[in-house]
Amino acid sequence: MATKLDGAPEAPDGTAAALSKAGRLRAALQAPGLAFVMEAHNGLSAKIVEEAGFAGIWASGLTMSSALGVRDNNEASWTQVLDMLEFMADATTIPILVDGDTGYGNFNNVRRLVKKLCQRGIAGVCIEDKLFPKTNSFIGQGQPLADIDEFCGRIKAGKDSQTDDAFSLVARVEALISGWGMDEALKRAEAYERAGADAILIHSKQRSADEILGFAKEWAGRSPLVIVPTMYYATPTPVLRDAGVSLIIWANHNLRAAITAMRETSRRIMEEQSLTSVEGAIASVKEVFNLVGQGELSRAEQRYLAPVADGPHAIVLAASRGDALAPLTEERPKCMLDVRGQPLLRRLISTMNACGVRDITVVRGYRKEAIDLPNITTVDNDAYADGGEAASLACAAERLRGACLVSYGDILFRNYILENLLAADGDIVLVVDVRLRDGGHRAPGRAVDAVRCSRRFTGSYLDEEPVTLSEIGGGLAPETADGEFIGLVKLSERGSALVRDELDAMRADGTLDGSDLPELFARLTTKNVPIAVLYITGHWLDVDDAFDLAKARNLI
Ligand code: SPV
Ligand code: MG
Repeated sequence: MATKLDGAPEAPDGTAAALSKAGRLRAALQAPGLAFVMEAHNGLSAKIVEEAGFAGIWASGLTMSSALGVRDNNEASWTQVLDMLEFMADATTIPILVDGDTGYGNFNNVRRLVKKLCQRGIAGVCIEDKLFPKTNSFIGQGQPLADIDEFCGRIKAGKDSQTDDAFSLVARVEALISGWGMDEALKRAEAYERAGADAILIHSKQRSADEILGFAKEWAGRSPLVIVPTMYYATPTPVLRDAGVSLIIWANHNLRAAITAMRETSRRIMEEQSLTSVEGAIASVKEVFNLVGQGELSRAEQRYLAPVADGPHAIVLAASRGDALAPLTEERPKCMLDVRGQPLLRRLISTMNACGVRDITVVRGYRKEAIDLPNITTVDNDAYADGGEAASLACAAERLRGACLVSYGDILFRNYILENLLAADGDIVLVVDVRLRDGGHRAPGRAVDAVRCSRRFTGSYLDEEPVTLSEIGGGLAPETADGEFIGLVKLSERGSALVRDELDAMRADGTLDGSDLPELFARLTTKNVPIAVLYITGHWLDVDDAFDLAKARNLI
């Protein structure tokens, strides 16, 4: 209906009042001049018809059946067609004229069909004067026609059942197709018009438009005339316009185009066992998303969905070689040493994944190419030999945003420790093992990140009094400490910002390269930034030397 329905819909009297879909189809049928409806057979093709600029859709019986893989012989039930129409109507804003075949039975079936079509927002239906079950008009040599009076009963029943006044019923005359001749065609058209049909569809399977033009001449505009020039496609459209045709149905060309395109694509992929030659020749996945309105859903999500807090992500510091483990670390950093069939780092990442932490950034340095694990982001600290953990963390400063875990790359711990940490309150929360206090789990003389806290572990996990960090590292004697920082810390959005600022300050005062994580937290403590402590009692290990590695291999 491009000519008559383009732009703002107009009422038949020419006013710019907005019309319903049914109103627009009716206006197109009744207005002088020629309009067009284009075939669609599902929601997607209906959208494509609207996108092309057509102001109306022909929901073709042939192509809807074919799209379902069945014949145009009423093999698809009328309710299956109705479901398809609902998708098409929901997907578009332009009127749909439905091919209602014979009306699926007698007057009673037409009544129910028309009611249901009105409920689904369909603008009009075309019913043909044949018998249920029908066969496509281009098959065979003329099919039995309905009795004229019986078909007029179907038309009247349909018109009496419409719940939308503007709904259109088009009566399709098959007399020419079935070889009954022009007089019979005109007799039927007159009877159908008197019975209340809003328009007459005169169908022909001739290669020339002669009989259609002959009919149009005799009909002389008694009511709107609709045609389907599938067979006489070579007739120039102006000829049909001049004949007084109101509506042309381009009846099946989207389905036929799709068949050609799908065959060619399947053939090529089958033959070439590759997608390279078809990509670029077919619609992109993005176009598919656009066609079905994915953007609208994203906007609706923003409006209606409660914002979901992003889960924490993690930064794993894995730049150091692990000198004490030479020569095992000749080829790879210690985080990639095998612990019972898997690199240490892979085990650490699995624990994080199991606790819902999936976005993991690993800071690499020594033998960085050996850190080739899947599903991680990497950041490189190429000056790893000159700096400590603070410098490595600073390399990942861009990732120090929002809720964030920071972990040494050479530790392993039970899942529950991370689960408890994720649930703990505080902008900066350090995990501290209290066993150091009782003699510790380490050989004497080994370096530990000793800490002193606001109070000691009471031995009860039911104790919910908060504990904060008072002192860390800096030569704190293990005997006087309350525990040992295990190398795992959680930061809130604010905590991340505080750490970022402190790293900047360390860079500015020249202490960044020489500092480890305890020094970073010691600086924050002296500035009275509260740092919370989560006490644990074992169930973790770190790998500093061959003794630790053997222990890890035994424990896993
Ligand atoms: C259809 O598109 O299903 C039609 C038109 O009814 S035709 O195939 O020409 O009969
Ligand atoms: Mg049909």
